[in-house]
Amino acid sequence: MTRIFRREFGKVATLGALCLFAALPAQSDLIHHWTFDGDVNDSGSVPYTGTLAGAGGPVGLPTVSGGVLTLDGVDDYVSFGPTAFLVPIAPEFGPLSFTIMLNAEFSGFPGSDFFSQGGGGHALYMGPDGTEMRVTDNYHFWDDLGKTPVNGGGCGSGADNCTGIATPADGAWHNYALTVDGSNAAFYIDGILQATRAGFILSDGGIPFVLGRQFNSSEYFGGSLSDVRIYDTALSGAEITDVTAAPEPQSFVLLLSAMSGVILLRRKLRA
Ligand SMILES: [Ca+2]
Repeated sequence: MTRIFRREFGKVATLGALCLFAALPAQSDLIHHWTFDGDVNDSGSVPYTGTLAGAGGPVGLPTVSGGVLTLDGVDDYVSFGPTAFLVPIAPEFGPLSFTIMLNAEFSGFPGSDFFSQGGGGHALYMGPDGTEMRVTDNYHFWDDLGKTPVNGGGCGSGADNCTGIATPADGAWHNYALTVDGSNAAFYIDGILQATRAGFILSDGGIPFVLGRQFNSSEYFGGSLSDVRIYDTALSGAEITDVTAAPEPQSFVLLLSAMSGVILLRRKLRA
């Protein structure tokens, strides 16, 4: 009985690891990936290292440590230079396909942005704005899934803070992901589809990508970001779920170590 258990456990562990790899999107599609392991280096397939900015405010520059970028909400952001159009939006108002996803932690309901690219009416950005999440200026996600805008005070149809997507208010880490496939967009929190939108178009407006604020040097994000990813393809809902569920690298090393131990044990017992 014990031998059968050992054999079957080994099979399940191996199968689990294979499934983990099979379900994740292709690594080559991950064009930018900031893991914040003590720096703002980019481990994606098209690396683009950032520069910390915002020496003022209560705590000086942003801090980067242990996989977390922490921003003061006053003047902190990460610059990638004047020509860094890192989300593949091209040509202007043309077709596009990408995914941008990240983990964020913040308190309260700040009007702020995790990142932005572009300016004016067709800019791309994402962040909390009061009790509702925003994604871009002009494309209002609540339409397509029957969301009802809940922000009060002049929040009419078409206002950009009227998405009907509730801002997580528990101060905990959550994953936020936007996928755009042609002109169809979908927005997820923690791998759960929040809303979709057809006829989604963007323009970079000549204003580059930044982390931690909006395009017009306002709406600075106060909180923490981790595991920021940009894919040059629209991930499926299942892929979003798998990426958010995948273990962190450290955990994965532990899993592999444990599996190696199981395999060695099996060999030893067979010997
Ligand atoms: Ca600062």
